[in-house]
Parts: sequence; structure tokens; C-alpha cells
Amino acid sequence: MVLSKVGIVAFMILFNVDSVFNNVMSSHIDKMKSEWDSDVFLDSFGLLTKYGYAPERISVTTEDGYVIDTFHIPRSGPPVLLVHGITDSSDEWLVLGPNRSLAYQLADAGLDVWLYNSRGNRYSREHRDNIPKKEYWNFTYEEMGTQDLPAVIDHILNVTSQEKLSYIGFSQGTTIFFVMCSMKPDYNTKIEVSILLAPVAWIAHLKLPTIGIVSRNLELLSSITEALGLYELYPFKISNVIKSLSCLRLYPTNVCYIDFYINYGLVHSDYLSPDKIAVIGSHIPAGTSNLNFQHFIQNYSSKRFQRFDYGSKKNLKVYSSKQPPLYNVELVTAPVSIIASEIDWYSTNDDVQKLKSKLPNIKRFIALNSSLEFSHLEFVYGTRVQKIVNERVINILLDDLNMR
Ligand SMILES: *[C@@H]1O[C@H](CO)[C@@H](O)[C@H](O)[C@H]1NC(C)=O
Ligand SMILES: *[C@@H]1O[C@H](CO)[C@@H](O)[C@H](O)[C@H]1NC(C)=O
Ligand SMILES: *[C@@H]1O[C@H](CO)[C@@H](O)[C@H](O)[C@H]1NC(C)=O
Ligand SMILES: *[C@@H]1O[C@H](CO)[C@@H](O)[C@H](O)[C@H]1NC(C)=O
Ligand SMILES: CC(=O)N[C@H]1CO[C@H](CO)[C@@H](O)[C@@H]1O
Repeated sequence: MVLSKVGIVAFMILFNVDSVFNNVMSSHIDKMKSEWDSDVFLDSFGLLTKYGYAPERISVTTEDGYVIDTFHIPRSGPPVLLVHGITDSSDEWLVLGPNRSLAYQLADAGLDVWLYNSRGNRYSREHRDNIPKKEYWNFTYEEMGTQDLPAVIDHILNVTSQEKLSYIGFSQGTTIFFVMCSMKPDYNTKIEVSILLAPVAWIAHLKLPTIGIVSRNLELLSSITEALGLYELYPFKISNVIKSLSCLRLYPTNVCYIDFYINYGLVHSDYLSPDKIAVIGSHIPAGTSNLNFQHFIQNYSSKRFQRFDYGSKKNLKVYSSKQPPLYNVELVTAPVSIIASEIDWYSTNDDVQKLKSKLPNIKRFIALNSSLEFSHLEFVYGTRVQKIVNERVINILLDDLNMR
């Protein structure tokens, strides 16, 4: 118990060590630039431009004033919105390049592609009213689902003069879809097709090895971060690049893979596109709020898919009930196609089965056999992503949108 608290404090201090490291190392960046895959240094706009996709960067302001940046690859076909996972960004759909990343391939298939960035990540950092930090970072995935997505979807439908769009979400990108469709059920009618990769709603069976310690110490953890004014978790930093480069150097005895084994349940290093590992590493993490992380962990302890838990006293004030209300996924009437892997640590079989039993409109349910050893991050960063994920996604879209 004491040890784990010491560990958490040490962890918090590392945040600052990391920023010193960051400042020292950034002066060496230019020197290193010429030596490596230049994709390491490119953001979504840079990657799309390099590969000839002429993107636009478009900002949309939500009702509560957050400025959400999307990247748009204009095409004449129907619109499709791609929604990334936690502490990630639109880069997720791009970093493996046109041969393996979905965004380019959907544009090649003629779809009008939009890439979302959640509030607080490396791209969506502004607020209309320039509110103080403490107020700015006061959000979880609930606001992404009830504010960000509706604003972005309305903008897309408006500029494309369409009534519906298609939605592709990965991990947290599925959580916020469930939040939107259950809390703002009108939006179900704006979804033509949805494809949900590694869906996350209930996480009672999460297999992360550190989850026990973290969830038992959640209150302590939140009071420390609060006291230190650390409202942002795992921000995108230039030191991501340095870390990822050091990774490549040590290949094949690669320490950077340890993170992927311990935190994501990766089975073989070869499964995580080894030729692009430095590019992947330099683009994640991309930042979120501490509160968002807390919200996910609360639901682990409670075994409920529910709104943020402020403690019974404040819950009474905010929700008029001691327990936070549940997200009612039975209201998610939009058609969904799900691809889930049986060995996923985050989107576990037990939790996905529960979700499956409650969703009213599942068009397809594709379970990736455990013998494939297909782990969470492989849905977007995997060596085998083309056959196992991308081809299926594109086929579903072409079928359901009658584009053949
Ligand atoms: C994509 O694959 C093709 C054929 O395998 C190869 O010629 C091309 O260089 C690849 N493109 C990129 C950007 O890696
Ligand atoms: C954060 O949001 C909650 C719920 O809307 C509110 O009660 C609280 O006062 C907010 N805190 C800050 C610092 O804005
Ligand atoms: C839709 O677009 C029109 C003009 O392009 C604009 O005036 C209007 O405010 C937009 N509505 C929304 C909801 O974005
Ligand atoms: C799934 O993999 C197991 C081996 O791990 C195999 O026995 C089983 O037949 C497979 N199931 C399907 C449906 O392919
Ligand atoms: C942090 C945490 O565990 N919060 C709550 C999770 O849900 C249970 C049951 O609803 C509560 O008792 C916890 O306080």
C-alpha cells in the first residue's frame, strides 16, 4: 500500500523530469531530423500533404465553447468521420502511410474523409472564451460525446449538404459514440453506417496489470494531480520523438516495446508494424484530461457504464441521485457493425458480450479468434491491419452505402 503510494508520487515527479529532458533534447532535434523517417516529425496535415492528399484543417466550436480541429480530405463521395482512441489523435489513422492506414484508403475509395480530434489533444486545444486551465480541463469522455461529436457531425452534414454520415470509431472513439447516441438520441438518425473497432463501454474485465493499484489509489492520485495543477494527462511532447528514435536504435532488443507488452497486451513485437514503430511512438501519446482517465477507472471499480462519479453528496446535486446515472445503450438505435478481438485487454470478451446483449441494432458482429493474438493497438497500428481490419471496414462501407 505504502509502496504503491510512493510509486505514484515518483510517477508524478517523472512528469517534470520528462519536461526537463524535453527542453534539453529539443535543441538536438534538427540535427537528428535528417537521419530518420521524416514521418516521425509530421503532424496529420504534414502526413496527408506528403502523401498527396491535399487536406484542409477545419475548426468547429462546440456549444460549450471548445474549439475542435478536424482534418478533411475532400472527395465527392459520402462523408465518413474517423474517431480516435484515448490519448491519441487523428494521426492514428495516418501514421502507417497509404498502404496500411485507413484514412488514405477511404479517400481512395471516393469517400469524403473527416478526422476528429478530441478536446484537449494535441490539435484541439483552444477555447472560445480563453477560460482558465482548471476550467478548460474539466471534462471527460462525456463531453466528447455530448458536445464535440454533435458539433462536428452537424458541421460536416451542413457543409456536405447530407442528412447522414458514416462513423468509424476505435476504442474511446466507440465509447463517445455510445454516449452521444444515448444522451442525444436525435443523433442516431444522422448515422448511416457505424463501424466500431474494439468497442469500450463496460470495462469491468479490463486486463491492464496495473489497474488494481491505480483504481485502489484513484482518490489519492486525483488529489495529487489536482494539487500539482496537472490537469492534462500524457500530453503530446517533442520528447515523444526522442523516445521513439532511441527505440529504433536499440532494435531488435527494443525497450520501447516493453510499454506495448505491459500496457497493451501485445503478443509479438512483429505484430506492431516494426518498420513504422518510431513513427507510431513519436505520435503517441497525444494528451487528454486527468478527469477523463478517472472517469474510465471509476467505471472499472463500479462495473457500471455510468456518468462521472463526484461522490454521493455532489452526485445528489448534479444528478439528483446518489449514484451517477447509467448511459443507456439501449437507446443506441443507429446501425452498428462491431469488430472485436477475443484477446483484447481493453475491449474484453466478457465486457463486449454484455454490450452486445444490450445494443438494439447490431448489423454485424465480427469476433477475431484468440488464435490470431490480435491485441488492442493492432486495430490501427498492426502489421496485419490491412486484411484483418481495413479490408473488412471498406467492404462494409461499400456494401452499406451501395457504392459498388
Ligand atoms: C506501397 O506499396 C507499394 C507496393 O507494395 C510500394 O511500391 C510503395 O512504395 C508503398 N508505398 C509507401 C508509401 O510505402
Ligand atoms: C467542473 O464541472 C462540474 C460539473 O459540471 C462542476 O460542478 C464543477 O464546478 C466544475 N469545476 C470547475 C473547476 O470548473
Ligand atoms: C450551415 O452553413 C451555413 C452556410 O454555409 C451557415 O450559415 C450556418 O450557420 C451553418 N449551420 C450550422 C449549424 O453549422
Ligand atoms: C479459434 O481458435 C482456436 C484455437 O485457439 C480453434 O480451436 C478454434 O477452432 C477457432 N475458432 C474458429 C471459429 O475459428
Ligand atoms: C472511484 C470509484 O470507484 N467510484 C465509484 C465507482 O462505483 C461504485 C459503485 O457505484 C462507487 O461505490 C465508487 O465510489
